[in-house]
Order: sequence, then C-alpha cells, then structure tokens
Amino acid sequence: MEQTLSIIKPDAVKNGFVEDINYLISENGLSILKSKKVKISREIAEKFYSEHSEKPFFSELVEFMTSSDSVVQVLEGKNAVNNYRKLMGATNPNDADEGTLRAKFAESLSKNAVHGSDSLESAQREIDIMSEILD
Ligand code: FUP
Repeated sequence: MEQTLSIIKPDAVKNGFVEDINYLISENGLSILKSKKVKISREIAEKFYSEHSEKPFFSELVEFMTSSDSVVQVLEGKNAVNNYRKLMGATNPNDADEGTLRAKFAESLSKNAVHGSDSLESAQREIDIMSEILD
C-alpha cells in the first residue's frame, strides 16, 4: 500500500466540489486516511512549493494557495501516487483528459483544483510538511 498527499485547492473548495472530488477518489480505489479543511499558512505553502521558488509563477502560486480554505488529505491505496496523478489529469486543465479531476473541476492553469504528489519521495516529504496540520 502506498500513501500520497492530496490538496483540494481553494478554487475547488469555493466552488463546492469537495464532495464530488472525494467521491471520485473513493471510486478510484483510494481511501482517505486523513482529511483537514484548513487555510494553509504562507510558511507552509512556501516550504511545500520550494522547488518552484525561482519560477515566475511562485508568488502567485503562494498567494492563491493561502487565499482561503483548502482540504489537505492523505490518500492510501495500491499505486496511490500514480493512481491519483492519473485521476487528476494534466497540470493545465486545457490539456487534461476528459473525466479527470482537473478537466472537470479546474478553473485555469494556476487555479487547477487539486494537488497530488508526483513520486513516493515527494509524497513522504509532503506528508511530513503537512503533519502539523493533519495530526
Ligand atoms: P503539478 O505537479 O501538476 O501540480 O504541477 P507543477 O508541480 O508543475 O506546478 C505546481 C503548481 O504551480 C500547479 F499546480 C499550478 C502552478 N503553476 C502555475 O501557476 N503556472 C505554471 O506555469 C506552472 C504551474
């Protein structure tokens, strides 16, 4: 069994998509081990996205992720990391396959509804960063 870190981002929470997203997560064979609705702090958002700190979109990304409530979750299942990345779809919703979470629920490239860890290593790092929120 693997674990992965999911964030239902502020756009999707505001638009009322949390239940729909969690239904599809469960349908896809992933169980929701932990779940917390929280406004992510700037400190955590900057640490979480530190790999992007030099990118031109970094400040917009941190502003958005701290703008209102998100739902931070630990998901568990067989191949959880890749399973959830597939369910999410491409980063840009315009490129996301039909039926994926980003195709269904994202507003734009920057307001793209969900986050999911991109490797087992990232999953462990991200679960650690979010542990103060989730525990
Ligand atoms: P992903 O792994 O699919 O979440 O995508 P990335 O790690 O590449 O990007 C993290 C987040 O930065 C994306 F979810 C949205 C935001 N982003 C932008 O706002 N503009 C970009 O050009 C690329 C990413």
